[in-house]
Amino acid sequence: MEELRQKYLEAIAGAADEAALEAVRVQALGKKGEISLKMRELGRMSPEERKVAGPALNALKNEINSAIAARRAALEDAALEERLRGEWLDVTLPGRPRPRGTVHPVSQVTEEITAIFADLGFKVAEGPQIETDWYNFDALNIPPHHPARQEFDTFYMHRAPGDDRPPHVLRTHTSPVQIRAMEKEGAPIRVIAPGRVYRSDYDQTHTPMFHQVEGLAIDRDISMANLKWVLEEFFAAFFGIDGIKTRFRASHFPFTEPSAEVDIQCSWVDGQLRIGEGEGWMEVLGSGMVHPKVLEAAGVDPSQWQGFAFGMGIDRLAMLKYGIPDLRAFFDSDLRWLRHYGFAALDVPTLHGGVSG
Ligand code: 2NM
Repeated sequence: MEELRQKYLEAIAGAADEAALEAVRVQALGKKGEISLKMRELGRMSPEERKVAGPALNALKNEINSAIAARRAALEDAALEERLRGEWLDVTLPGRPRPRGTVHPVSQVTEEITAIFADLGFKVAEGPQIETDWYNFDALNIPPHHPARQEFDTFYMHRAPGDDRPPHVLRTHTSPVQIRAMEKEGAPIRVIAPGRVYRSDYDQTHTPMFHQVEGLAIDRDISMANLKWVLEEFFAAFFGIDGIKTRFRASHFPFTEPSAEVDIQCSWVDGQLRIGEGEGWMEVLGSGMVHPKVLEAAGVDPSQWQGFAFGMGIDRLAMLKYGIPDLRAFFDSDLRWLRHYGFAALDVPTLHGGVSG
């Protein structure tokens, strides 16, 4: 009995890991373990022998179980110590430097515009960039073969050979978004639709993809006077100039009647453009009262409702506000340009933030 005791206590003390310890346990106390077999022999002993051997074997079994439990706990402690030694972190170390992107001027200006119009009660609407020619043209009072269709330099999608339906187009303006918004929500409505638009045109001042924001306000009694106030309010907030003057010139668009092109006051001093002062004028947008046929196409009753719409180029507004000279560089993805003209991610446009740059 003492030999067994010595043998197993040594084996337990020498077990280097959980698996070795379990092997010792099975060898001693498993179904066919040495001590288990001895216990089975108790039945064949005389009562006197059993009286001595039984408690002794039981005590040995308990001692070995306790030794195994103690060794297991010691191994677990050692393993934990080992992990703590290997896995420590110095949380006071400075962070690893990571490349940081910037917010594109078009994104920045889109958010500035959105914040200003949100304050004036306009929601943002979005829609598909690939449009049916009905939404892009017909609904806007530009029927097939209308000469205005040529002026948009439209990109047409392919149709399968033999499919005679009119092809889809890359939207040439965000007006189809306004049509969809009126169809969905009806009148009264106040929305702006910022987004990408496409025209097949490329030179110093035109790129085949550019950005537009269009606005729409429909109610029972909306007039050109409301349009003028909204636009002056917008330009004052956008350029940070109180009392900026606008000039409305009669114009023509198929989707508005009457129509006006709008200029803002500006001057040139030493070859530098100054907005909001002087005797000069710069064209910045097109606008007008939404044509009754357009309201009708969008499911709004023109005998009950009327309102204004306008459209302007976001890219050009960004160039004017932040003094960026070349439109084409906007879409070159040149990291040097993006770092120079881009905005910090946390430079979030707000109405109280004022104008910088
Ligand atoms: C412009 C000029 C004038 C315009 C019209 C509409 C709609 F869908 F409501 F009829 N949205 N935007 C509009 C009017 C756009 O851009 C130069």
